[in-house]
Amino acid sequence: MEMNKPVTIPVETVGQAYLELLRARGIKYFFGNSGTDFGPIIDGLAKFGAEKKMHPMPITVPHEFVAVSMAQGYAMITGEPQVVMVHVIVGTGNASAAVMNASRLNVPMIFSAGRTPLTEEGLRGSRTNFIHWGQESFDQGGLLREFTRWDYELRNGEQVEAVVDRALEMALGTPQGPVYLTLPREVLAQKMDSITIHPFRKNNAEALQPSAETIKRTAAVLRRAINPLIITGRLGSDPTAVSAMVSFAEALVAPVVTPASPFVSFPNTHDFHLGVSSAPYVKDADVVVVVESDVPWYPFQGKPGENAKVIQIARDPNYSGIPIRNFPKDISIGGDPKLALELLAQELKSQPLSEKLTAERAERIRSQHDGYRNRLKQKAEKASRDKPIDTAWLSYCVDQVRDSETLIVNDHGVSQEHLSLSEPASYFGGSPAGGLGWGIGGGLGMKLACPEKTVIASVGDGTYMFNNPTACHFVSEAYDLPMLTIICNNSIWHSTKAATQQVLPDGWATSTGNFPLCDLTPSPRYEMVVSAHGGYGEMVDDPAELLPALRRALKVVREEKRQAVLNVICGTH
Ligand SMILES: Cc1ncc(C[n+]2csc(CCOP(=O)(O)OP(=O)(O)O)c2C)c(N)n1
Repeated sequence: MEMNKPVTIPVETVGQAYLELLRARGIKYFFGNSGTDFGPIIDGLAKFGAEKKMHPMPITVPHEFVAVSMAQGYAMITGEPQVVMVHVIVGTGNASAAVMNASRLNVPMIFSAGRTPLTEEGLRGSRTNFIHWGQESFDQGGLLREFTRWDYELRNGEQVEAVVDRALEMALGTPQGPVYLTLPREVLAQKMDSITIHPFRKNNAEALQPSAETIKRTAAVLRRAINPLIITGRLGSDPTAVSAMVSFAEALVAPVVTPASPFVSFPNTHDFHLGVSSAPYVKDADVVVVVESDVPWYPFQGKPGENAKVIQIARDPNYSGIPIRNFPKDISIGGDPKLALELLAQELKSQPLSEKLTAERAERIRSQHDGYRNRLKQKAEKASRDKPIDTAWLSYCVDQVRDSETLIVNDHGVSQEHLSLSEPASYFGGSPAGGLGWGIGGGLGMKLACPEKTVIASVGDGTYMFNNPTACHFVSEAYDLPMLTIICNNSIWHSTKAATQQVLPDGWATSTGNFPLCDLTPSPRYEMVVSAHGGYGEMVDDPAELLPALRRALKVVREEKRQAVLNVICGTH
């Protein structure tokens, strides 16, 4: 709702005033998982319903982890701050891993919870249930303080506008992330006659760019590089930054690797893309440019030499939320990475590098790229008859069936490398916090943000269960959000087993072949769960059936507008 002068709106409760403010600030959805703390909110949303006020539209999400993940998915597509509300301390507990995901991925949201009634009697909304004593905590905000940018309790109706606007300002500040707002029941239930809402005047800070001197000094280092390497991770959270990265890499004539990248930060179809690991290249690089990458290389695998120069470019180049992170920074550039890359590319182009040097370098990178992509293709094709199905073949097949209108969400599922990701904002992976189980909820949020797109979430079998699948399938059916979920089912928490083998290669588990706490057999008929929600499920164990099964499932999603699940029986990779 655009407004250019204050508007006074009649209300009856603080809860209604709160909802009016969210509406005025353009909040479209209210992802909720309610409890006894929600009365005035439920009542206020019912009033909105009666008055035909469409936003914020309530979305009932029957697990808090899914509610936050949906909000995350929606925000990953739109960049708009989302609002989630859960039930006091216990709802906060259920949501907490998803809030950690959102925090480490810098997703803007007002994560809110009721607060148990403060008073034991006497006020509207005072305590009426035994849980109202047990659900009080000394410091509710402290539950998630490390993973929220700001937390506050709404204490009275007069402050609703100030509190909501401050919450939005902090969620959208640098770095972006969730804030935590707690809403005591008596406060929400308090009588209020009207709220005066002022135009929103908390605009985001203007994008910062490095000084001309910094650009010149950095470009001088880059020009001297014989063997430069670019490492990027989360740059593509701003899809408009990807073309700046392409110009920069081309101007520098440098290969790009994208380790643990949850976004398309550089097209992997580009001649200069050399994969998702820095290990093969980082030791020999003389200049390394790290752009929005929490973990540019694993020190145990290899790191840049003592004399190599490391340039780090990121909104928060100190990655201040991470307690220990000691990757060197000979030059550190904060502000908007897109602007820094654009300026560096311009500066490099203004005095072109030696043509002979760069032509040879470009040739070498191209042939490495071709070799790398061919190896991937051969690996997938070689595995095309393997039973159980190989994840490389599965990923390759998913790549065949997707089109430019398809979004891929990866929650520990397909192999990112086997997809050809040329378009920004076409692929979304997990948060550096590593909380598994966000993918289907995230996909639902994306589908809500862009109903015209096809959404495919791929998950491991363990991860499917972390997703709270019943809650996800419920939301998909209830809100007409059909999407395809592909389960890469290897009947084990393979990553946990592999990590045990890595840490203790000669240990008991490895030598006896017994890995307690990893086995997921008997593997259920996961594809049957979705049919309880009106969806289409199919198990695929024949590699030759994979492409037809994917096409069948996508047809159901696109034409019948029903959700689908493919339970693909995979081997360990
Ligand atoms: C919420 C959460 N719980 C536990 C883990 C630890 N964890 C990391 S990978 C993994 C196994 C996932 O199993 P699955 O989805 O079957 O994939 P696989 O490792 O077999 O490929 C687990 C349990 C986690 N990352 N997040």
